[in-house]
Amino acid sequence: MRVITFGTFDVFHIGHLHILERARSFGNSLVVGVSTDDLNFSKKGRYPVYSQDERREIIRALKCVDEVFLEESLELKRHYLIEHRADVLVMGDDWAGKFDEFKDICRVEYLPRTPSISTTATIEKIKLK
Ligand code: C2G
Repeated sequence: MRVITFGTFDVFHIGHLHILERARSFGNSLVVGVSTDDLNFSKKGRYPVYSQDERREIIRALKCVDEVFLEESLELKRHYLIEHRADVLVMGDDWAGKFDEFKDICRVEYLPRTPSISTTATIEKIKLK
């Protein structure tokens, strides 16, 4: 079973690790689409702290990850799912319902986010120190 997930994974934290490990447990191979800097700007109105090449390298080094590619557009999701022969798409439940249209080609699972941690909260915490 091939599992796929997507994200920016900026300022990598324990919530990111937990979703990737849980995603991997749905199959025996995990492919991760790492959002490009420009896609993150269009989604969130700011560029990530770490560049797409740095974020991709961090994700690629994880034991639970088998393959990494750059996600350039949200509109290309169906193409990525087909290209990577995904059997299961896993996302955090902040995306609940948003990818149901792909249930015709793969299983779609939304997992609960790890509470009390986010990239934004971490950046704010560092700023206040
Ligand atoms: N996440 C989590 N717990 C947290 C924070 C994040 O489980 N405390 C999960 C999110 O739900 C997401 C993944 O970690 O599934 C990556 O989160 P982000 O880097 O914020 O990704 P995002 O910018 O939402 O990109 O095509 C979809 C997008 O590219 C997803």
